[in-house]
Amino acid sequence: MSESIAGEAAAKAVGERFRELYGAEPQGVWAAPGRVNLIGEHTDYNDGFVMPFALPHTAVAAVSRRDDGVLRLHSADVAAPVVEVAVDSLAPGTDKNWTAYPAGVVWALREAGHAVTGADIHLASTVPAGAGLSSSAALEVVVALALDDLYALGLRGWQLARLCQRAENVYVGAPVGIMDQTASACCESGHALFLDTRDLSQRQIPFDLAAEGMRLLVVDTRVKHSHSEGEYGKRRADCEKGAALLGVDALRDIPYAGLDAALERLGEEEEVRRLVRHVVTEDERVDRVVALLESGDTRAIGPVLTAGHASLRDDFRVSCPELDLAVDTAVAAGALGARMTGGGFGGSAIVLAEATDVDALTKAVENAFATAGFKTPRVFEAVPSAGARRVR
Ligand code: GAF
Repeated sequence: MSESIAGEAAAKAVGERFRELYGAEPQGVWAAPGRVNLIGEHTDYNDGFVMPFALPHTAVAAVSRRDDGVLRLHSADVAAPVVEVAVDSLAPGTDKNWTAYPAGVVWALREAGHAVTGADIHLASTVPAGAGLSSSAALEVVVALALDDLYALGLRGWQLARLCQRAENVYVGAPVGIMDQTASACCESGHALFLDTRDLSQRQIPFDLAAEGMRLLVVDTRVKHSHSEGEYGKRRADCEKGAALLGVDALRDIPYAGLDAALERLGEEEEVRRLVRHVVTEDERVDRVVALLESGDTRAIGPVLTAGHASLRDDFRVSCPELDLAVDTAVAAGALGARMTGGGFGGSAIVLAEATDVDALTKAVENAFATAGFKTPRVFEAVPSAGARRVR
């Protein structure tokens, strides 16, 4: 599976298309993955903890540098001709198309003082768009890594992630946290990434479900979501309000043991209280999942994942009927645990299952969606895969 969606064939195809478009060999080909998040949702913009792993699905970019100030962009996934812009004309908020992601990275690099003087770029991605699986971060990170190599910038994965987040926050205008870009840049095959989003310190946690007879399924509900829409930003602003009311820099600073006292102090602020409760309990769930995985008790993470979903549904209120149905059906049909993953309001759920239950669970979810009159979900297995890398 991973060969067809991230391997040599994809690298060859983007290289050939690059030659057709730009009349020369690309100087290289790079790949950056999408992700699922195992646990730690809506904690990253609260300086908290997350635990994503990389999907085998990647954005792949064939790229050459240019020294004449011209940036040319093309995507195999968009029916549009090559877009050409001058790098010194790049300005936040001016581009409402897909090109804002790669152009935003060039803008962020230049704004940080890196003398990026242009590039020819052809992109192709197998990360499902709008499915909560970080297709945008994959696009950003693959371009950042390519330019880092071609301009010999020597930036580390977490530094590229910060630049990509800035591109998305300022240039694209989506107020996302740092998880997705760091996952795409820093994940390792066979591992989940335990990340402290305050200082970006990280630990690779071995996560080989197949070896233990389990699988992790992704259920893409095919309900599209978008972070530029207001609800994500509203949750973020209300979390910041909660931190201010409680006199801390970020909600991460409220210890789990101090949650009841914090909720009491918030008094009548019901909406903020619910958000605070989610963030503080979610950070604690990340801790618990790390401890369980490190002690070899992998099956025991299931109920923690399911509890995370309830918190996102009831307290943070970012789920939707399709995600709830996927989770409830999977758990009722014998999954070890299930939850929505990513920002929510649509997108995907993950299901932790015994390998022997995969077919039955997939059928149960598909049947439940058909009965509810929802679109047929896309269900596939997610194997922890490599982070961003040069492939040619
Ligand atoms: C989206 C954002 F991009 C991330 O930064 C994170 O906040 C996530 O939603 C929720 O955990 O994927």
